[in-house]
Amino acid sequence: MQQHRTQVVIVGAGPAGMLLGLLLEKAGVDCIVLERRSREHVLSRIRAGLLEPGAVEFLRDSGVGERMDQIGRPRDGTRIAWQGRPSFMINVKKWTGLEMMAYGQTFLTEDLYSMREATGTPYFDQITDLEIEGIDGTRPEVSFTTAGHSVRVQCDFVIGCDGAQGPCSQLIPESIRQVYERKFPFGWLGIMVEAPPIDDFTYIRHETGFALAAQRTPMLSRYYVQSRLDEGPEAWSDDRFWDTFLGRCPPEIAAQVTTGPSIEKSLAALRSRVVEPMRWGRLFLAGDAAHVFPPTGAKGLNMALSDIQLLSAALIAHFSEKDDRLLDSYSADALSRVWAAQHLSWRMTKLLHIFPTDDPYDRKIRQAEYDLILKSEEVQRALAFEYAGLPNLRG
Ligand code: RFL
Ligand code: PHB
Repeated sequence: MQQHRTQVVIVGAGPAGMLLGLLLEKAGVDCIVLERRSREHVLSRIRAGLLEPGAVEFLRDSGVGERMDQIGRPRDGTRIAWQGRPSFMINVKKWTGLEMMAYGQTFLTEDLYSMREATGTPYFDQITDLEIEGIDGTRPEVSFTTAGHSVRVQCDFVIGCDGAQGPCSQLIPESIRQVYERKFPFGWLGIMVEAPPIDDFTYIRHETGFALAAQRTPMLSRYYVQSRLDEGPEAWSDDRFWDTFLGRCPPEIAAQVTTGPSIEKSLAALRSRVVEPMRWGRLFLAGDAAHVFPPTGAKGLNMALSDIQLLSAALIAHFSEKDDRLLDSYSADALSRVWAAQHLSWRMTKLLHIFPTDDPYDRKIRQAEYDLILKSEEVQRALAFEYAGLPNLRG
């Protein structure tokens, strides 16, 4: 059995865990990152694509913005195309003066992995038999198996960046832990296509369901359609996907779309979930480990980065200045941002999708909500601020 001593053990090497590891190393805080899957698996996951202005600035300040600024695509905002109504732009640029950025999570994860190789943050992948003890005391211990041998690490803090399926949130005793959850009765079937995308990220509302035109690079497009949860990607031939997608687009959008064979296809169930508190003893949760958003507001990755912004500052203040004020307020500070983002994601999901239980009244109410957005500059401005996740909403 190998024995180690470090200051922070980070469980999970997705964007949240990798970025935290990098920032702590830079500040001279010792840490170890643990990942259950292989590097190849983590780097092959296709997920988010749209970063908020605050996330873009934080990545630049963290020294991770170089490739994002080269190949990312600054965007004014995101369009909504509504069957039978004029389309509308959630115009972040106009109302806030700031831009969103189209930059795939896959690229960001690659950037973080290559920076880890450069800085040498200790990292173990394909770990098994993870056990975490003593988070309610002063010296937590984390043990695991890697490449056939057992390792035991003593540390000051354990950070759960282990995503929506990870074990860390369950270390909070049941009597303390509150889980708030909403499952939506549909998913998004997504495809990646090597073809030029349409100009704007566009959310599409049609009587047969939601669709989204997204983008990664000038030659890589991502498209989604609202789909049933009981049909996996194998039930979706490319022809069926394109018939469904184009059938939901207004003609002027359909005319812009370059179709092509998919190079990836996956189904994501839509749900909302928040675990409270985000700190228990010497355990802190960040990213999807603490909260999941339906993707309609593009909040998941952005909120994971927002947690890391708070938590990295709090841990650095603890180790370098012996100041625990930010650690003590971390859970409350992060949760106030999280619930604001949950509210936006829940509203956008309800506005733009067709629910199996919808009746004509529901449809009229949704149309009234969209008409209010079209008519009122006050509502447009508020929506742009919420979509951009600006600090004034994150008190
Ligand atoms: P991740 O990326 O899930 O990483 C968690 C890592 O922890 C590992 N792990 C363990 N490691 C060690 N031991 C264990 N026992 C472990 N258990 C788990 C896992 O293998 C994994 O590597 O969480 P993180 O870092 O918090 O990052 C969160 C984001 O990945 C997520 O919020 C976004 O992808 C959500 N999301 C979007 N977010 C946005 O901000 N903008 C978007 O446009 C956007 N689009 C999306 C999305 C998510 C989607 N899916 C697939 C649900 C679109 C989709 C379709
Ligand atoms: C994406 O680019 O995959 C994407 C963009 C916006 C969303 C969700 C996903 O709301």
